[in-house]
Amino acid sequence: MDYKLYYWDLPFRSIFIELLLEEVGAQYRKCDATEIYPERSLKIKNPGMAPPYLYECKSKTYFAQMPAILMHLGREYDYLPKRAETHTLALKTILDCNDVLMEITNFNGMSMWSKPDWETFRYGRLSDWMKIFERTGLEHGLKGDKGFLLGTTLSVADIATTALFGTMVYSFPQLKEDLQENAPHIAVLCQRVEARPAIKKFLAAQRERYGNGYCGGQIEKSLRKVIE
Ligand SMILES: N[C@@H](CCC(=O)N[C@@H](CS)C(=O)NCC(=O)O)C(=O)O
Repeated sequence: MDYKLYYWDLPFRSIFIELLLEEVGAQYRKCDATEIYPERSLKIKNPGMAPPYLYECKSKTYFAQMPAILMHLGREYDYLPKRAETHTLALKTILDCNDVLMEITNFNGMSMWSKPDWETFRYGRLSDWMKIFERTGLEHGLKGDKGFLLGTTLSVADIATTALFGTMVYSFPQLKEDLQENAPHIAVLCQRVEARPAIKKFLAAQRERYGNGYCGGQIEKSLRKVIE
């Protein structure tokens, strides 16, 4: 086994890491977050505040922070763009994804969604985020149903973009039209990445298991209430 991935029983942030591990064919086991969090969060090598945690068996090392874990695996399996600009944009894209996760959950459920606030976010910031990904792709590699977000080869940026928007529209099909309208090339990119053999097999099993579960908790209930 190459890795252990510690997270909750939901796709939300771990799917970013799982899609890459599946894509590269790594051997890994998903473990319950409570095996580390919160008792051992500060005691493990390379302490981290919150899950997801990745344990790398060969180096007996832990990593927290989803973006850092994706960059580490991207370097390990050569899924990082080579040019300085697109290498930086790969990290920027993953950090953008994390910002969208924070914003769509109203900062990890700090407050629940009201219908007017949600509508303002949905047709304001969320559609702007979708346009940012779309424009980035059109500037660097996406053409019709060819190319990738940051060039001619698949990178961590495509995995992260698909983990974000592919999961979002699967969990909330009502948002499919938003993605189609604001980011049609990103919508196609997500379908292409989700159709890759290893990822397709993984998603079929995960969606069988979690249904359209997303981030869980009160905030998911609140999201469903304002979206449905
Ligand atoms: N920025 C961190 C966020 C980690 C995070 O918020 N994890 C959530 C689950 S998605 C959690 O369990 N938080 C518990 C806590 O913050 O104490 C990352 O990208 O990994």
